[in-house]
Amino acid sequence: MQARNVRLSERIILLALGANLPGKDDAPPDKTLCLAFDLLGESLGRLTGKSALFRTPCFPAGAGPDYVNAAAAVMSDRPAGEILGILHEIEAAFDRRREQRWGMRTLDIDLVAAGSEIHPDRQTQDHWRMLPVEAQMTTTPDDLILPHPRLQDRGFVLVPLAEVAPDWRHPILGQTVDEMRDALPSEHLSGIERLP
Ligand code: PH2
Ligand code: MG
Ligand code: MG
Repeated sequence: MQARNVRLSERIILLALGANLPGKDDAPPDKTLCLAFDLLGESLGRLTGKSALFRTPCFPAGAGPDYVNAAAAVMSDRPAGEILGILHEIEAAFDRRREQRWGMRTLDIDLVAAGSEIHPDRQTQDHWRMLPVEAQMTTTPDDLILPHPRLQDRGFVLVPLAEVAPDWRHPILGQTVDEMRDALPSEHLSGIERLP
């Protein structure tokens, strides 16, 4: 018989954090991300990785102030949909309002991957991952798509993520985080600065 405390489906959960507006009580983005790290550990399970904070140019360029970005790794056996709900609760606690696509934000926590799970299925993930850039700007999926369909394109996600899960492998592309980061055109990495 299995011991009660064996966690059968525990796997690594990769999270990307970002902020570019003062948050609760006017806290600057770096302070908000530090508080969010603490809350993540309390509400999701074992926080096993926490990256440094990085200042990153806003994407798309000129759409708002620079961001502070970071990444976290958590070990959890919760279903991905449940984790997403908890992330939304944490965002709401930091006064996040969901208004504009790619708009400015007090705190954004994106679920980037849950182990090697593909959600909702391979074909749908392929569709969103290969969506032309014009369509990316105007359409948002209703379902949770994992791995995050833009993961492989974003320096502000891959650079912090390489500090917590350099060897995690994309279940469809077959590349590790380090390999995806190294494959980015240099302009996707320029201006990303590790904060002291
Ligand atoms: N998030 C966005 C849109 N643009 N740019 C940077 N540098 N960092 C982000 O986290 C980010 C962004 C939407 O979530
Ligand atoms: Mg988000
Ligand atoms: Mg985001």
